[in-house]
Amino acid sequence: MVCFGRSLDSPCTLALLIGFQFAFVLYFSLGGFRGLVSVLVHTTEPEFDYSRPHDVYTNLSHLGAPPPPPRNSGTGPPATGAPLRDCQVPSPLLVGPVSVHLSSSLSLEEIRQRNPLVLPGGRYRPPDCESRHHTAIVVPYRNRQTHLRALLYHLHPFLQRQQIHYSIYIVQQWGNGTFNRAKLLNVGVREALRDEEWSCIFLHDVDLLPENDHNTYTCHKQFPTHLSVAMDKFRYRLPYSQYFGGVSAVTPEQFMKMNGFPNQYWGWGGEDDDIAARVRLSGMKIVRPPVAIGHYKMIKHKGDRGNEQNPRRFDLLKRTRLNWRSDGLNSLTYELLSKTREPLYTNLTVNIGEDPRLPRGKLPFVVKTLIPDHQRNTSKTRDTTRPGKKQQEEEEPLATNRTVARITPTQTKTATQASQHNKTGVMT
Ligand code: UDH
Ligand code: MN
Repeated sequence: MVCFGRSLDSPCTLALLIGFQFAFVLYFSLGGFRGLVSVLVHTTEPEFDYSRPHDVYTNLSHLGAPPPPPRNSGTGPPATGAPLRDCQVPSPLLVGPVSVHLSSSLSLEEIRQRNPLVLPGGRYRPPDCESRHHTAIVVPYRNRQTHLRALLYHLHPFLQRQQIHYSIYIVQQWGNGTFNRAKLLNVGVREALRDEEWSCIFLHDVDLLPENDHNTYTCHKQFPTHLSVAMDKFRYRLPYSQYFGGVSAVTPEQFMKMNGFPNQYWGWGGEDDDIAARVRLSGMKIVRPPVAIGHYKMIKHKGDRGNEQNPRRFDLLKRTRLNWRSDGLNSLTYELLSKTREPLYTNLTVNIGEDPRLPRGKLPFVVKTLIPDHQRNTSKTRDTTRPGKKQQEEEEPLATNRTVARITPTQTKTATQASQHNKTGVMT
C-alpha cells in the first residue's frame, strides 16, 4: 500500500499509525528498550547476571598446594628462587557475581583451613605471580563477632581471586566508651603503614560483603575511591551523590593530602560525609566503579550500644571546612594496647579515649573483646565467635584487662611515640 497526503483521518494514515504502534509494542516487549537507552545515552555499564552467582571459593584450585617459598617481609621480590612473572591484569581467576552468606556456620579454624595460603595476620600473596597491588584492608570494629566471621569467610577467597597482595587489619576499640569509626580508621591506616609500604588502604565496614569480584580492591592513582556504590539496603543505588560510607579506598598519599579522617565524631553518623568533604577540600574528587559492579550486601543489624546517633554531627559537618587541616592525622592520639597476628587477621586493640563532651556516669555495658588465640584456654580450644555460644559469650567477663596485660612497656612506649609522631603529620 502506498500513501500520499497529510490528512490524519485518512484510512491510509490510520493504518500506518496502528502499524507503528504495533512495531513499538513489539520492540519494547522484546527488550529493545535497554538497547535503545544505551544507544541514546551511550552507557558503557557492564552487565552481570546476579541471579546466577558463583561460589565465593571458585577457581582457587591452588588451595592445598604446597606453601609458596619464603619471601622478604616487605613488598619486594621473593627471598629465594627465580623471580615470579607479574600477575595478569585483570586476574584470569575472576568470575563476576559471587554468592554471599550473611552468616558463616564455620568456625574461625574451619575458615582458616579453607584458606591454607593465608599467613598469620591475615596476610596473602599470590603464590605463582608477583602482584602489582599491595592492599591493606582496615576494619573499624567492636562487638561484631558473627559479622567478622562472615567477612573473613567471604573476603579471603574474594581477594585471592583478584591476585592481590593483601592483609586484613581489625582495629578494635577498647572499652565501652562511645564508638568512633573515623578515629579507628586513622589508627588502622597509621599502624598498617608501620608494617608495610601498602600502595592502597581499604576502609571497610565489617558488615559489608562484596558481590562481584570485578570490583577490585585496588586504588585509583589520583583520587580516593568509593566502592560500595550499590548496597542492597539502599536498593542497589547510591543514596546520595556525596555518599562515602561503607567501603572506600585511599592511597597513603591521598590520605596524607586530606589530613586523614576526623577524630571528633563520637557515635553514629556524619564522619563519612566529613571524609567526603575532606576529599573535595583537599583538591581531590571521589571516583567510583560502575553501579553494576559495586554491589554489596549488608548483614542486617540493629544499632549498637555505645554507637548511638551523634547529635553533634550536623554542627561538626558545618565546620569541616575550618577544621579539616587541624583535626585528623596530625592531631591523632591513641594508645595501642595490643597488636597480634591472628590466623586470619591482624588484631589491633586500641584505647582511643572518650568523647570529651560525654557526661560521666553513663551505665556501662559489656564489650566482647576479641581474644588473641594464644590467650585462649588452649586445653579446650574455644572459638568465641562461634554461633550457638551466645550464652557463653555473654557470661564471659570483660576481656579487656587480659588485653591490656599483654602490653609490654616497650610496646606502650612505641604506641605513645607513634601518636606523638603523628602530631607532626609525618608518616614513617
Ligand atoms: N562498628 C562496630 N561496632 C559497633 C559499631 C560499629 O564494629 O559497635 C563498625 C562496623 O565495622 C560497622 C561500622 O562500624 O560496620 C559502621 O557502623 P554501622 O554498621 O552501625 O553503620 P550503619 O550505617 O548503621 O550500617 C545503620 C544504622 C543501624 C541502625 C538500624 C536500625 N534500624
Ligand atoms: Mn552496618
